Amino acid sequence: MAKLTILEFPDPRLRRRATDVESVDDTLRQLIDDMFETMYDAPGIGLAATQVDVHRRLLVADVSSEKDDPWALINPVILERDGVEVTEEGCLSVPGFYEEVERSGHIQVRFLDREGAEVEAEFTGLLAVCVQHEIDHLDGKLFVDYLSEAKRQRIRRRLVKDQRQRQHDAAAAL
Ligand code: GNR
Ligand code: NI
Repeated sequence: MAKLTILEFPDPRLRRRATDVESVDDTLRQLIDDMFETMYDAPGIGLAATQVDVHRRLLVADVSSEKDDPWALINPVILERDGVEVTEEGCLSVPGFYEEVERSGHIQVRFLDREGAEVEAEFTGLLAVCVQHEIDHLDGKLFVDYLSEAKRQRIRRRLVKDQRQRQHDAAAAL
């Protein structure tokens, strides 16, 4: 098992559009396990491969409080959506910022599971919101894209400043 490094906004690699997973094999299952470890450790309720600089259509999620409801979705496609859910969202790639975002409250999704079997499932509430947030990552989209340019600019400046400070601290510690 290995904890992976999470890219942070405004890293341009978060803007890449992920391509389909071609084969569900042991290498992919190892990546899924590492993504779960990284997500639980963060802690977060979801993680897209894009966030760990792997540009393949793969996401993990677990919105349960007991951390006992892990979902791994490979090549997910939203077939149907319905209703509206407004959630205060955060993102491991946008640390420290939380803003309300409007998404669908119910989604029907087709994907491959970790054995490569085709699955159709209906997600509601926070899990539906989380899966939409993760699929956005696979398309190079972030929750800050739903905010005003002014808010996004403020978040970008703050994070760039924090990232420079960390770089500086790390160099000084050598
Ligand atoms: O941990 C996370 N919490 C969260 C809360 C509301 C809506 C979406 C999320 S996903 C986020 C983890 C993350 O950044 N996934 O990409
Ligand atoms: Ni995110």
